[in-house]
Amino acid sequence: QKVSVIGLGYIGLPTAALIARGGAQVVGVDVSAHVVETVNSGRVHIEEVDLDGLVQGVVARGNLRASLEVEESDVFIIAVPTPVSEDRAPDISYVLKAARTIAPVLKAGDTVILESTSPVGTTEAMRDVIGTIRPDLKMPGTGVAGDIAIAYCPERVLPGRILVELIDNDRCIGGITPRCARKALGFYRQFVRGACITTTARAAEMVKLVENSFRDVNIAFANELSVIAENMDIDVWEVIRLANRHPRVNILSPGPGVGGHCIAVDPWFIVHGDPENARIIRTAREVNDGKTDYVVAKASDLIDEFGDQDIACLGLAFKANIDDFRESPAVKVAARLARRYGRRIKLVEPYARDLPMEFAGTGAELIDLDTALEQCGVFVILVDHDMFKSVPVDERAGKAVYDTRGIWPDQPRRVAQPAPGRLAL
Ligand code: SAJ
Repeated sequence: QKVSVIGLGYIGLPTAALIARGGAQVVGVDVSAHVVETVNSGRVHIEEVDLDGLVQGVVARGNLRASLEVEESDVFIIAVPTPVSEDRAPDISYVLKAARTIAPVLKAGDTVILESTSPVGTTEAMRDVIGTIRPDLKMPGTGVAGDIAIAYCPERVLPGRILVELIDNDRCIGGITPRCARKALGFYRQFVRGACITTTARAAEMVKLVENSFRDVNIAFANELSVIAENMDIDVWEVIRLANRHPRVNILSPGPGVGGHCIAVDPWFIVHGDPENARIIRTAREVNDGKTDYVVAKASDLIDEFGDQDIACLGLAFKANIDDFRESPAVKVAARLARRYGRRIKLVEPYARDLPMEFAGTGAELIDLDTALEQCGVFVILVDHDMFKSVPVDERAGKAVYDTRGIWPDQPRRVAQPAPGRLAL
């Protein structure tokens, strides 16, 4: 069996490597010469737990190679980006381009599977693109039995656990027709240990969008609550902890906003598909994005209250214990503070080797946690890395803290001293 994976990014490369480990001949196709060269030399261009060793092994054994060109295969997996444009519309141009690229090499009996997060209807659109280029092949779902199978099977893996979750997670496999679904099912069963459940392509497209929207809406609930509680001078973390003792309540954690490449993007695909009815989903997006602005304002108030002390921003990653800084609300908050307070801003991020480009020219610098605890009087906590949680209370006594993640619940509140000559009311 020969498998082509189109797009060697965060999903494509681990998927290609896993299938290759199972013994198939896998060709990874990418538009970037750098990516192709890197993979062919047995190395990786992305950070993911255990991926480097796996790629090195399968490339050395000859089961995986990368190429700029597509070639004949039995199965094609498309894992290319589907970003949102400025006006929040989904951009499926990379998917359609991939469909145009593989169309000339398709033959009867092949299976084409789309894995990219996509608005409902994309798999059918892909089929139509292929059908236009290859009128000699019968397309599935057009009233005749198709010569090829076309299916949608979303990835659901969590960054940092991709290789484990690719195997263990349940998969939802949507065929353009039931026959297409069965064909794709046979393929996934070879390397997935989780349950593989078949449905239609349109339902499977929606399932993926719904999963991430569900999480976004629930995080928005927690973020909204955190603002309301702060206004009422109540500890939101305590409220959530106590409310979650109810057997049917499970509130998620507030933070400085929602980051990553999926949860802050995918809900817009649903909103764009039905703007009139997707009201909670749109509002949740606005609440989560608004939380970032709110944190900048609140942190600025605290900084201004404490005069000219240095400020430590703890964490830049988009979530705890990972080294991914793209689409990170922590970077957004810290960069805005750095533009305002310049070299007084000190960034503490154990997972960063260099400062992200957002900080260029601001004067902000990276320092380690111990130096921050010695030098800085104000702390803005943006990421709940384990390393930050374990700072003992006596080492942070006397610091003014704005804690967006609730990791220092026992921090004594510090009240600013009135400036000389001014009366405290
Ligand atoms: N976050 C909070 N509070 C919480 C949970 C998360 O503020 O209680 C924030 C995080 O700090 C982060 C963002 O949300 O900024 C997203 O983090 P995440 O851990 O919820 O999700 P991702 O983006 O790493 O991965 C998600 C997962 N989707 C779901 O859990 C429904 C993953 O399974 C998907 O495969 C992935 O999106 C994707 O590729 O779509």
